[in-house]
Amino acid sequence: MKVALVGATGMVGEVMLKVLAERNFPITELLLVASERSVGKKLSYKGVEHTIIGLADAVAAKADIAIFSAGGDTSLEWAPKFAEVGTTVIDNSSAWRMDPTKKLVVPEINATELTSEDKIIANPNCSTIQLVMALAPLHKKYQMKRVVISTYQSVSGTGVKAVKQLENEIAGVKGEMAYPYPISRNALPHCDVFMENGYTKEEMKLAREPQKILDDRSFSISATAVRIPTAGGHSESVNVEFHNDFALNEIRGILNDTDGVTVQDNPDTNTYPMPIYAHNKDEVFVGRIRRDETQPNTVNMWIVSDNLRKGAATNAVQIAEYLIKNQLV
Ligand code: A2P
Ligand code: 11C
Repeated sequence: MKVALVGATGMVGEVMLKVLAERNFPITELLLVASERSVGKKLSYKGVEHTIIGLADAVAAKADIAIFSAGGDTSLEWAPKFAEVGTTVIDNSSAWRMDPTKKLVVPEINATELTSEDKIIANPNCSTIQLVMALAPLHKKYQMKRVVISTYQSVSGTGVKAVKQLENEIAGVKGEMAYPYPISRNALPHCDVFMENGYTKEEMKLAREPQKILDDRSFSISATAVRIPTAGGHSESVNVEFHNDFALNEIRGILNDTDGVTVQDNPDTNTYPMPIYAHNKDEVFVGRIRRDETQPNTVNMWIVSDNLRKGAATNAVQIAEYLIKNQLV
């Protein structure tokens, strides 16, 4: 496969390169693409140096697959140009996710919807991916009615500038601010921009993307997204009301049997998911599974995953692997 990685110099781009190499992705030619600022610089993949090229040259190279992680504006402008020359784009930005003509894919859940006609495929938001990975098998069995979620999101979700802000604050050094307030020793109920309805864009992604991925609008999701001073890994407190009753052990069993999900749940040994243990892993970890004693058919859970891996790079690479395996590119 001739593969273009757009946004290769970014935070997700760096993890993308790691994931492609680890999974021994079948690459015959790799095009590393970034903004004009980076053209000519070098990055190495599997020990071989590659020179960064610009977007126009990458379109002209007619890659089989282009994985984009260069922000929504770049995707909106350039993904159609790649698609026009026959390249299949897997886009990690929010640009195409809610476009009814584009598929929004978590491979374990809905990759079977993909066809060779899909030239721009959207990768969901990181906090959505880990949420639906745990919810999908439970929804299938018990039918969700309503989900209430609060997130605890790491600064790596915002990007390099935010990681630097946290590092500077810990070191006591003055520097550029990614957030309107200090993030060290703080919690900001503010991820992405505010919308007219008073919710943030991140909260609305959490409310809408799962319905599209599960192809079901019969349940509702209410979200509060909070940025906390962790370096990597997003955590989520999730309350799910089902139409049908469940046994807690059955829920644990279903989650344990789900590909890509690992249950870490034993209060006797202080076993529960945490961002430091999810770091660099591809699984979604679920713990603190307990009945909500205030209303019927309702469970509480704690879900943690590495937002740059399953939340971004790994999911995108899994989509590409599915396309190849099923001869859709
Ligand atoms: P560059 O490093 O040249 O700015 P992050 O989200 O970590 O900030 O990374 C964003 C990625 O998207 C980087 O690789 C960045 O390249 C790339 N990028 C940003 N704007 C553009 C653009 N207009 N055209 C191509 N790549 C872009
Ligand atoms: C965050 N979820 O942690 C965001 C990062 O829509 O792809 C990814 C933004 C997106 O702030």
